[in-house]
Amino acid sequence: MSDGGVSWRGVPITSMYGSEGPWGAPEFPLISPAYNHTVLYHIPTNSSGTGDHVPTPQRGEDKWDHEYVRMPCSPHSLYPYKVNGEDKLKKRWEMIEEALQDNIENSHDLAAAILSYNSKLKHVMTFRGLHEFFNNYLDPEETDYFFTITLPEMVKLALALPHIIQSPIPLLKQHKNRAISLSQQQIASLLANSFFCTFPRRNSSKTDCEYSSYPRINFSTLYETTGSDSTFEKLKCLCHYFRRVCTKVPTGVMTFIRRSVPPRQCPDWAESTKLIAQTPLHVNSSGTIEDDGVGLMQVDFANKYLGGGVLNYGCVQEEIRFVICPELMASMLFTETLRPNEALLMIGCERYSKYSGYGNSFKWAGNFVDDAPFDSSGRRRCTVLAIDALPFNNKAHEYRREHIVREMNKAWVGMSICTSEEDKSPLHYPGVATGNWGCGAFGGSADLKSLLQVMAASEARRPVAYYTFNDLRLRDDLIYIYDLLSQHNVTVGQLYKMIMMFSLTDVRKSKLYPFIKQKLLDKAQAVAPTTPVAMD
Ligand code: AR6
Repeated sequence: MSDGGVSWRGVPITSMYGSEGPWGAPEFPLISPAYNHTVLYHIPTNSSGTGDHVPTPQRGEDKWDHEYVRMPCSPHSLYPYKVNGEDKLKKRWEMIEEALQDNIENSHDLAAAILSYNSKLKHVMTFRGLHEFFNNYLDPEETDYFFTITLPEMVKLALALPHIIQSPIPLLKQHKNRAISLSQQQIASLLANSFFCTFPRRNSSKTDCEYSSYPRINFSTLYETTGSDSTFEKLKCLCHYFRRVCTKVPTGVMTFIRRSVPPRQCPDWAESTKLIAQTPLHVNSSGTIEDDGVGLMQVDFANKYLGGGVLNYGCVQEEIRFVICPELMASMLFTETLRPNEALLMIGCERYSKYSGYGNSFKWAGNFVDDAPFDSSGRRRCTVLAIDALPFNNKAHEYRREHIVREMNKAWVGMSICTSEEDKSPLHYPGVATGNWGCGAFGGSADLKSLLQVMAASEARRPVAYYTFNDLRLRDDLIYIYDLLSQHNVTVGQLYKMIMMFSLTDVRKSKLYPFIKQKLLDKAQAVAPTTPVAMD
């Protein structure tokens, strides 16, 4: 709490849900297999949706091509080796089984196991970060617990992959609207494989390699990262996740939905007649999206390569979210880089860790017990919306028309996911929980980005809860300008035009909100020159 005991302005948070509390808002569409929705587990006919049982896998045939994830356990995954100078091919999964079933008692054994089926990395990887983490950073008892209790279970989980996932995982490719649903157990097995770096063709960063337009998924880069405590704290979060899922298999499921809207189908912003006032806005200077946006669509300030720097030095909003809710990392396995008019919605992740600090001061702060209920499809009612802003290093650049339109389209594509044209209700619930999207590592300006997001949400007809991350000034300025826009019945189209007018000024020297205020005053005076307008 701050500023007189009330940290928020605008409408109360309850206005984000509709008539009831967070769980009264409508659920996202039920999981149902379709040509564009692959479900990797068997949906029981009498599912209560409470997530009581671990779902059984859906059966299908292994695929080894450009449309599907190349699985480490695929019989097609072969690895070259030499016998008496002769080149031969061996099934890679057998090599993995052999290496992981050997005793792994410390970080050196682990590194040797990983290299045994990734021999090309022998001259590239030192595992400095991994050794430093287990031998110097973590408490010796924790390290001991990890290697004697957790790791053997992780090996079982990783090696059970061919039983846990029995049908191919499609890639969520660019320009396609496609969804994947899988169980938390399936995700755990995939992530255990990431930990052991078993995914084929995923270790190279060369631009011409098959997966160059996909994020990293093997943890190898994390094992090289040294000199940064926050990286080690991220590893703590991940080890904690594995400890949790190895102790008790989670029973829920998750859905990943990629949305791609051709630019011509995005709104014509200048013509939008949606009223800003129709979008309920809650602005809070305290709290975070993940702690306080309970039940809302929580924005991930993403990189177009999902997860951003989670597997190396990155430790800001997206990376932190991905390590406290590691199931989000499954997206990195199958989601091609997001295009300007694309977004990814991830429904059903569980949070496993508490944390403190941010960036360099980030710390794992213990176990988190997630009490979000399950929806009718067995997903936790936690929804994360990944949208990647553009990086800027100068304000003039940020105010270029095409960049503003790109950011509005991006936010709108995400926020209007799972809404239908036919639904004429004035607002869609749940609302969106967001904040200074694109304004940290990506250098954008919060006064502009907050308005662009409110405009996109207005067009998508979703209420907005905006967390300013301790910025009291932004909270008060944003609600002030929002109230002004509302009093003047300003539409999204009119506001867009005002922002475009502002972009013609010297944006480095002038300020957006006073400019908008002046325009509104001028307009009011032009309409009723004798009536003074009360403002401030
Ligand atoms: N809740 C609310 N607001 C937050 C939170 C939170 N949990 N965390 C941070 N903020 P940033 P970007 C505020 O830099 O600029 C990653 O590497 C805080 O004011 O994470 O879009 C991605 O992978 C912070 O300064 O997002 C991308 O590569 C601001 O949000 C890149 O960073 C922006 O957070 C995206 O950078």
